Amino acid sequence: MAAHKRAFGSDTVPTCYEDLEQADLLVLTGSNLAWCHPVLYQRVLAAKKARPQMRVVVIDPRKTATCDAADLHLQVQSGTDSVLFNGLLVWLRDQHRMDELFVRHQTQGVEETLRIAEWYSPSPRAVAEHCGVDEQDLLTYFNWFADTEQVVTVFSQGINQSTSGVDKGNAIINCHLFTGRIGRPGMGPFSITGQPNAMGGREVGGLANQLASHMELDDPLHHELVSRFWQTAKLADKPGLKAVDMFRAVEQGRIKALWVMGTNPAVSMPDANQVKRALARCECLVVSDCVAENDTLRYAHIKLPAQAWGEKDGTVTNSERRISRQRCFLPSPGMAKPDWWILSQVGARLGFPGMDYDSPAQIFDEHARLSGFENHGDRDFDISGLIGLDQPAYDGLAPVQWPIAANGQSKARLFGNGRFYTRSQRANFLPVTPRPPAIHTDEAYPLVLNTGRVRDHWHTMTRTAKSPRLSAHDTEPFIVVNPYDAEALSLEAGALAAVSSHWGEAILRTRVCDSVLPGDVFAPIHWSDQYASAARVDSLVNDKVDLISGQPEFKHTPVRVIPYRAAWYGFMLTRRDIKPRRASYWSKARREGLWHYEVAGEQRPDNWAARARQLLCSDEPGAEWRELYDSTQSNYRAARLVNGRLDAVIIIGPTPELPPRDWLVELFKLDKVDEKARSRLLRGTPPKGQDDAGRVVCACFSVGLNTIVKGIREQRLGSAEAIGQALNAGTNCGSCVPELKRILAEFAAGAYD
Ligand SMILES: Nc1nc2c(c(=O)[nH]1)N[C@H]1C(S)=C(S)[C@@H](COP(=O)(O)OP(=O)(O)OC[C@H]3O[C@@H](n4cnc5c(=O)[nH]c(N)nc54)[C@H](O)[C@@H]3O)O[C@H]1N2
Ligand SMILES: Nc1nc2c(c(=O)[nH]1)N[C@H]1C(S)=C(S)[C@@H](COP(=O)(O)OP(=O)(O)OC[C@H]3O[C@@H](n4cnc5c(=O)[nH]c(N)nc54)[C@H](O)[C@@H]3O)O[C@H]1N2
Ligand SMILES: [Mo]
Repeated sequence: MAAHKRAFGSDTVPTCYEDLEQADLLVLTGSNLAWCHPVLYQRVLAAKKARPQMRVVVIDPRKTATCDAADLHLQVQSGTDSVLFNGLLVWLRDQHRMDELFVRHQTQGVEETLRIAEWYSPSPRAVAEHCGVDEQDLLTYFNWFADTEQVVTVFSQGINQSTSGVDKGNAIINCHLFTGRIGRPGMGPFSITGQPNAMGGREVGGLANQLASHMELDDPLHHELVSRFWQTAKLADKPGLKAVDMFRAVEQGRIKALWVMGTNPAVSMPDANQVKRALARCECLVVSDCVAENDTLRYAHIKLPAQAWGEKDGTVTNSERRISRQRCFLPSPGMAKPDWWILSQVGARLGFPGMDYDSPAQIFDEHARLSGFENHGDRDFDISGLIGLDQPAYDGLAPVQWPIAANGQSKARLFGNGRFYTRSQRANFLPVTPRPPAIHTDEAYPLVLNTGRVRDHWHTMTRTAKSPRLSAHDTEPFIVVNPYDAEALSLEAGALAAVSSHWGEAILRTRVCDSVLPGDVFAPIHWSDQYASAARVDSLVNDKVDLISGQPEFKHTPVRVIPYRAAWYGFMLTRRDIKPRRASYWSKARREGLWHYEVAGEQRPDNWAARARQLLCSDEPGAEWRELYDSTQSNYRAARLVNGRLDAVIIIGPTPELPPRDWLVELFKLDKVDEKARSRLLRGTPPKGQDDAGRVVCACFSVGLNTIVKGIREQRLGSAEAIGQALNAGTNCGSCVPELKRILAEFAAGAYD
């Protein structure tokens, strides 16, 4: 114990090498770092400022907020990355950039890999054509890569979520092996994980084909070793089903009982309607979650309340293999229990010995012992230096990077000695035969649907949708369409669009923007049936997967997009959580003190005034209505006030062009709406002399678009920094800085004249 304390006391945390900051060339491919890893992105920006020689290249079919930091953006055609990286490999060979010594002594398979790569990517011109990028831009990237020793290539879901995701990862790694740029400061291929504890999940064997401690189920040595450690003859000897296959088996009745824990597959799995069918058919569905309702819990026979982050205790591992203690700082609500406790209780009652753990520290100790069990340096995951921590030592554990050998020595960098965790200890070049995405566009489904994340929501929104601040940036599910396609398909900005694929349908608000290429559309993944009538984007997504990883092709599904024409459109702001059942389209967002609904319907009610009262009203003394309507029932506007305080606003019109919402949302904060404001209520715009802050841009300080534009105009704020100084916007998390710069550019181009 004393030895451990010496090595890891908080003042002697091992040096962190910070490769991302030390890189002279940072390549971000299939990663929207600015929005998905904002803390890291801010570190990159700071490094770039401190070291102007540092270059950033973004490879993405979309122009994202991350491109704001890019010296070069390669806006590739969706799914072409293997051709691109094969092309880089061939070009590096042609420019004699191979690290001879490293490749000869520390790797194997280079000849075959080059041969295949050359077949598909013979020249920069052929690659540029295939990927749809300018040849000069491509050569710029190739030259920078060749001439820069310290290169980190970061890849994320734009690479992985593909039927050839494993190939794409290998194509990237091949380029780093070829130049020997791995295992040294400021360089390496880097698959950045998404979930805060994605690495930890792997360490404990959380995949269908893994054993704990990074051991392989189909490796007889590993199987024997884990069996012996756990003293069992019953260790599974076949991999389980991966997620997509598993839900197929559930639908077919081959799996009858399912336990879903900490995931919301009715929203997040591809072909999500199939997943719903499976959940509905499942004979015994157990769901452990920390919220009372989500789309998956709807089907549960047994609900187990789980403690959430902040309520429980344990460890998590981040992308740089750093294990950190996660400490409980909130009381446990209701009957909620930690997931580990629920699991161990069920395990013990099923009669498995050794599962009746008392504490996370006890589980961690077993985890550490397995990692060190007969590990003579041949298995990468080794935390035997953390065996035997007593409760105080576990509680006081400072963040530490694995591996941590028995002598307490931690290793911040792997592969520095040129040895790899393969039988030969050499790194394998793997030949990559590029394959296009599984499903091609055709006449019926001519556009490619790309999906991903927005800045302020997390996955299926079970937690972020509760926050008015986080809900203010994107208040509605949407689809981004290139201006060229919008014109050809009569899709108007701000109108609704019906999106369909071979798998399902959705109705989404149209945004017209050249951030996507012609032929591509983009929709965020977050909205569930809890927050919109038809915006589960995964109901559209195809069910094809990578044969090795099982990863779905989330970023490429052929779709059709047509205008969705309703008889009426509207929005409602109300303090009550209501069910707009008669609307054929609705979405809802939490705002401060109210719910914000966007609605549209195919059938016009006979009497809007009566309908509004049904929806928004409970009989209350002191309630007062202000209304405006026409006899055709095409236009209806009403505000309900209770004792002078705004209670609800409903605005209905025959087209999607409706008054702004933001000033009205602000009025809900007032205890009394004065007569001046009242007279403007039904217009949605403030009386003269008062400001409408506009759509929220900076969520941290709630700074609206109109406030920013006014600042630019009147205070002559000429840069994102100046806006920050004057209005605070962008000075906390920094995630809105790319948007501030865009607003500045739009202002300069006369967009706000
Ligand atoms: N705000 C927020 N942050 C998050 C999350 C969240 O829900 N919200 N989730 C977390 C999780 S679990 C994850 S996994 C990460 C994901 O983080 P990222 O992978 O960075 O995010 P995505 O938006 O899924 O996709 C990344 C980019 O891949 C691009 N892309 C699509 N197709 C291709 C292609 O063929 N080639 C290339 N080169 N690029 C392509 C998309 O246009 C997109 O901009 O984010 C984490 N961070
Ligand atoms: N089209 C498309 N689909 C995608 C993606 C994409 O890019 N495009 N990305 C994919 C990726 S990378 C990811 S990671 C997934 C994410 O998909 P999911 O994992 O399904 O999404 P979450 O909303 O994070 O679901 C987590 C659930 O666990 C609950 N929860 C939170 N904390 C706890 C806890 O401590 N214990 C328990 N028991 N429950 C808890 C939450 O309330 C929520 O219901 O989506 C995938 N789906
Ligand atoms: Mo993820």
